[in-house]
Amino acid sequence: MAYWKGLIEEYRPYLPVTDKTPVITLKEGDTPLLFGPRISKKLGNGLKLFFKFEGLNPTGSFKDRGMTMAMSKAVEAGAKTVVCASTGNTSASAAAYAAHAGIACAVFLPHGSIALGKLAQSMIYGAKVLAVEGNFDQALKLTRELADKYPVTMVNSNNPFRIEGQKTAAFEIVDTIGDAPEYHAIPVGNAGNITAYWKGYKEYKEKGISKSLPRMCGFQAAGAAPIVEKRVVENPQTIATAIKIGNPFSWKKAEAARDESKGLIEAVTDEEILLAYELLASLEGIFCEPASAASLAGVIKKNQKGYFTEGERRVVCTLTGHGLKDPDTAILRSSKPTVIKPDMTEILKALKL
Ligand code: AN7
Repeated sequence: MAYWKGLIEEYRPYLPVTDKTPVITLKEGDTPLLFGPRISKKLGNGLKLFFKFEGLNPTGSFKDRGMTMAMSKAVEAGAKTVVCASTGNTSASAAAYAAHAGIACAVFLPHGSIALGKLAQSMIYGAKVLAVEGNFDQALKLTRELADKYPVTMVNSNNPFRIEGQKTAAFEIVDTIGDAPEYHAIPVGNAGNITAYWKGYKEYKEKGISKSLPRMCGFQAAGAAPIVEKRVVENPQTIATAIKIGNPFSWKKAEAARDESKGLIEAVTDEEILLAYELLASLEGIFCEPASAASLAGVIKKNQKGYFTEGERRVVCTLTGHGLKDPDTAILRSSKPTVIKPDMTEILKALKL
């Protein structure tokens, strides 16, 4: 039986690797593209919603796609230590792939702004975890200064190999549905992923594998929406901590993806994000982290305004990370368990049977 070899082997001709590149892989990629029948019906308007569930990657987020490339190229170049700043998922992925490669890893996290599961991951994979008393943007700046002056390799999305790995998610979508969808919705934080998807879609079209390109629809959290507001946000705020970023690294490239694809980048509120997050879990059985639900939140909002009008309307939403990353938010937004005595009458009463 053919089995998935990890995205570098599966998409080797499209990636900057050679026979000499040591492939560091945890068999990332090959994530499911799930049709959402109940949410599609709820939205009406003939929309067909698909969810690219990136939470099923080895460390539970899309970051593994970029990290297999960044780590393989770092090891090829002889790196002994990798570093990154992170809102939690990049650090979890870097720590895991560094462990798998047998090299050292240090991660810089905004103190107090990291979802519990992500913090646990960086710790158990054995990275040196530095909790910076500041926000992500400050941590990123420090990481860049460090990497400029000292012999460490930075694996944030300024590392071009990250984008190369992440573009394979667009390949998988086309390989699954036979062409690009009409629309692609995606959360935007540091803006690497929207950049990567757009690159992937364009490359497949240039090679003649797909016939069309999607409109790229990026969504930022309203309290952390620098691209929408066209200004650096000094003190970003949102419950979606993964995208709590005020000065995205790939700002210009995200704008280019938006403009070339005739798409949009807009903001969604925390309340809209949480509503979409709950709908995905309760209507489709898909548990993603809050930031991931920004894609669906944006689609719901734009649909209400009549945005999806032309021809067939397949919308792919990238769900960037797994819900278990952030158990605190899930518990906060759910009704509490009903505590009962070990007694059948209490069970019947609780279930109204
Ligand atoms: C779940 O881990 O920036 O626009 O340091 O974890 O490519 O930054 C995470 C970003 C969306 C935004 N969804 O992607 C980090 C980090 C989840 C994320 C994004 C992130 P980009």
